[in-house]
Amino acid sequence: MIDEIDRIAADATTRAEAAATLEDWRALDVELNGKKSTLGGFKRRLGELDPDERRTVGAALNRAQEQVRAALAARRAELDAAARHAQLAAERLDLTELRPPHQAGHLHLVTQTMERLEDVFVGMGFTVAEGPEVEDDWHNFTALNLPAHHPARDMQDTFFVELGELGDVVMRTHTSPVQIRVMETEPPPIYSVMPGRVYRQETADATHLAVFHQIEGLVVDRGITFAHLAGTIDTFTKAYFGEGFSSRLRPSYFPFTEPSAEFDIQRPDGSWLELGGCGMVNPNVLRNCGLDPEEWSGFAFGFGLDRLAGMRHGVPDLREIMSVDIRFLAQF
Ligand code: 2NM
Repeated sequence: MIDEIDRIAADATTRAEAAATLEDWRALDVELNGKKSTLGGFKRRLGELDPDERRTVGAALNRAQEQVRAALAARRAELDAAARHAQLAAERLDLTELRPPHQAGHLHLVTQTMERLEDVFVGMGFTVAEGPEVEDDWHNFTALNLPAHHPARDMQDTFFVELGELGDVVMRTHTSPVQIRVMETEPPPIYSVMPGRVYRQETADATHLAVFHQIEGLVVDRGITFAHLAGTIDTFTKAYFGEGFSSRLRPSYFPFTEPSAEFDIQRPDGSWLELGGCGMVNPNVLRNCGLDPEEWSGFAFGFGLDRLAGMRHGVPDLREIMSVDIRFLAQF
């Protein structure tokens, strides 16, 4: 009887090892482990044997069932692994696949412009600082000496975020709040530029976007004068546009700088282009950031990036710059 049990176990093991599919395996599992299995039948008839025989045959039966279960479990693991491999192979995506070189992707026109500007300023000794696009009233307005009812805070210009009291949280309308954050957290000397995306509640037209990009610069040190500002603007103009370009400053007004100026650049053909604004950091702004205006002085400047990118690449309508049409994007 024990020989027969061993033969049944060996046969079952061979069949388990040969199960070709999960369906075959399931059928075999029912046949070999289920209530109607041959070994199960032997087990039910153990009672007919005398006690000594029952013990040895019972032990042989348990060994046999253990051997069959182990063979089935091993085969199941192999079948599961094979199924997993098949699924992975079927779902495989080659993320390194390259399109033909002339169609390969590249950085967006605005990103290229931003990186070139950063390179020029880093070459002049500036660091690059970034900050959040969702800002609080303090960093976007109040600390910048923008009084409570200043028109720049108007509903017409600012996207408000529905958080806290109405007006507490805004989409930053300029990158200046990053300058506040730097002055609040880093002791001078500060020589940094802050590039980034900004938001204004405006209807887009050829020269305005509701979502656009700026780069601003901030210097705070001992003994900084308007001459340093003018020299920095002119050095930047020549480094970015070329030696044939020059710059000029015209009086202007910003709440966060005093005195303030607009700056223009002159092209080699003699024509002028208005680029951005600048000025000496208002003493109120320094105080708001915990800096003593008797010890520290500084200048700041800022300009829009999208128009610059458009000019460099002959895109007169700024709305086109934000196009997602691959035929537009692939040109740059
Ligand atoms: C501009 C023009 C003029 C400016 C000033 C400051 C700060 F924080 F230092 F007060 N941030 N940005 C500034 C000054 C920005 O952009 C057209």
